Amino acid sequence: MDNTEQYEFDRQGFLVLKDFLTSQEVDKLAPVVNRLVDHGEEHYEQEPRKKSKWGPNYHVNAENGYHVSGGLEHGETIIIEDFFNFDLAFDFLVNHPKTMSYIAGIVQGEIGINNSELRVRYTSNASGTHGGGPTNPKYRYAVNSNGIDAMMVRMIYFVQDVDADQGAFCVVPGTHKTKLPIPYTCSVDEEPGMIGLEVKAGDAILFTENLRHGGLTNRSDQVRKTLHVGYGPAWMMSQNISTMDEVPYLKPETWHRYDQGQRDLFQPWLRKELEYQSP
Ligand SMILES: O=C(O)CCC(=O)C(=O)O
Repeated sequence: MDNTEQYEFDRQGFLVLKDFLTSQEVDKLAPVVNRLVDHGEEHYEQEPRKKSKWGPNYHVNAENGYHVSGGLEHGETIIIEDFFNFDLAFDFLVNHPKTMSYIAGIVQGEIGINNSELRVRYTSNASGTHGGGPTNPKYRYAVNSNGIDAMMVRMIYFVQDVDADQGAFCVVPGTHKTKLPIPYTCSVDEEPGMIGLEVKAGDAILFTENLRHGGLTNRSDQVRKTLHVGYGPAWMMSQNISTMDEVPYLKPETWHRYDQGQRDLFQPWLRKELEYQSP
């Protein structure tokens, strides 16, 4: 992350990173994303289930190591959390050098992965607006004498083009800095200052969770599929909705196939637990 990117991230609260993934990386991710979507669509209503402390009810797919909730109808979405466990094709996203060079520029101290989700957004679905202004201290954004000190940031990876009508991820630039409560209660598409970020396959978007953001209504026939990975200080517990503030969910077999650099990105309690479990 260079000085200009750091300045722009601080000024706006996000960066659109063009051609962030190589075409080989996109080609590796796209089929496994589709396979996981198919699997999640087949299983999302099944037992066993877990109710998140934030409300939604998830199917726990222990065999493939993911949680899924939502619906497949017009206007709905399914969110598949803990996708790292599903297939080793996702392994290269853990301790991905290019990603880590950006995260190290905005999160101070030891870094951890606290969130991983595949979002699947069907026609007419919108992601409600959240963030901006005074926020949960867990998601605060600050700058100190060492530079940017963000508590929770996310990288979104795109394996398909997404234009404004295809459910673009959207932001109100600069709102991570406001000290005032957000006065708007309108839909994400109508909120003053909201802009849709159009991207191509291989692009990525990095943002602070303190920024006001959401997803514009998907007015197309394309199902929007995006991979989201959350980072923060290593001590932070899971920020996946299914396992909110619990030890993150990583299967022993996933852990055991990682190298040391990858293992070091997971919560210290989880690391201790998994060291003693056989794959
Ligand atoms: O991509 C979207 O539609 C919304 C994503 C979002 O809210 C998030 O990643 O925090």
